[in-house]
Amino acid sequence: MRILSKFSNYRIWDMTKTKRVLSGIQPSATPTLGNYLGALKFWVEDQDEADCYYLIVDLHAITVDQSPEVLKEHTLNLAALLLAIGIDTKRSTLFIQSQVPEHAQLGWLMESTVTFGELSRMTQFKEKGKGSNTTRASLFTYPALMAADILLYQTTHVPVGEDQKQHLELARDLALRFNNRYGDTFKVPEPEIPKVGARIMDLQDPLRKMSKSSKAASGNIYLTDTADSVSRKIKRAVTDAENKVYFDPGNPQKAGVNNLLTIFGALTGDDPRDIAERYSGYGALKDDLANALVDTLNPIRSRIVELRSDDTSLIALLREGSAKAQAIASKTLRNAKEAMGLIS
Ligand code: ATP
Ligand code: LTN
Repeated sequence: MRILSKFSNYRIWDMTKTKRVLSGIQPSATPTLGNYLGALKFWVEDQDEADCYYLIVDLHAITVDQSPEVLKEHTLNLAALLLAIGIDTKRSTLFIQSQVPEHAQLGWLMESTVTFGELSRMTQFKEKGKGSNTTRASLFTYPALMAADILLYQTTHVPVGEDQKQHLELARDLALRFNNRYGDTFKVPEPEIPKVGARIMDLQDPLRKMSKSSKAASGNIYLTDTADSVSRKIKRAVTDAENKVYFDPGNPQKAGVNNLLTIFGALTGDDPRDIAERYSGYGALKDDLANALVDTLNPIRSRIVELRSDDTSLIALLREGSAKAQAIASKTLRNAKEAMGLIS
């Protein structure tokens, strides 16, 4: 894993790269292993071959209640974490969504492109909103803002976990609809969803997605967990009484073991089936998996502490990223407004 030297400056975009990657993560809590294996690991890898835009989507986070102080803290911790896992601002643009007002502005144009029926079909809204009258309106229109995030940068590829597939399909539909109605304005983005690791499950309830804002911390591995905590959580991870290691995706009886094998496979690049063949019981599988996780996570924790020791530089780096992003976003927004007949 490539670790960034402290607070390097941004470099001008490499014009030879035709692949443009964009993705976002909410500063809603400390990121989990699910976030890493489903998306963040690919954010780092994509930097080798693409022009990358990575944003901390604070406007998306406030679609549910956030304490202002905690939100600030989570935003800075998340920025430090992204740098610590290897996001390199010499090769990528790392920024805060709310610092680039074009996101909210194109978000409104996207709300004027998407239909009520389309937003009503989004499964994440149905799960998170739970039909309550106190659900925020922005949670409903959330996918329109996500489409704006993507389309502002003429993105070609979006690395995300499986839970975002439906939102991404909607972003593609909106780009096509807008282009057909108002003339060619946006690139139509492709999803990049990993074959292994697209949906990491909760260690205590392996039928539920591991989620950073879940209250049940014992089912989550946070990227900042200590070695002891990682080992304890893996040891206590729910399995089954069979004590036979094999990979059987889709079988709810084996959901716990499938999840451990998936985590191991996504982490090492090995096929979960091949990993299963190396073990005759759950104990050794868990021990080796815990060691592999600790090796990956240990350097990240200490790097975050180092980066958070100088918030002034960290904030300056994010502002620099936001300015660079805005230079691109403002052009797309102007084109979209003009295409719609809004005088700019
Ligand atoms: P929250 O619990 O606050 O909704 P989250 O854990 O679902 O957060 P997001 O910030 O919504 O995380 O997502 C960041 C990225 O991580 C997205 O690309 C998402 O698809 C991916 N991701 C989230 N959870 C998982 C998971 N369990 N397995 C694989 N990928 C995941
Ligand atoms: N909706 C996503 C976060 C997100 C995103 C984006 C991902 C906001 N804007 C643009 C990819 C591209 C989520 O909840 N994980």
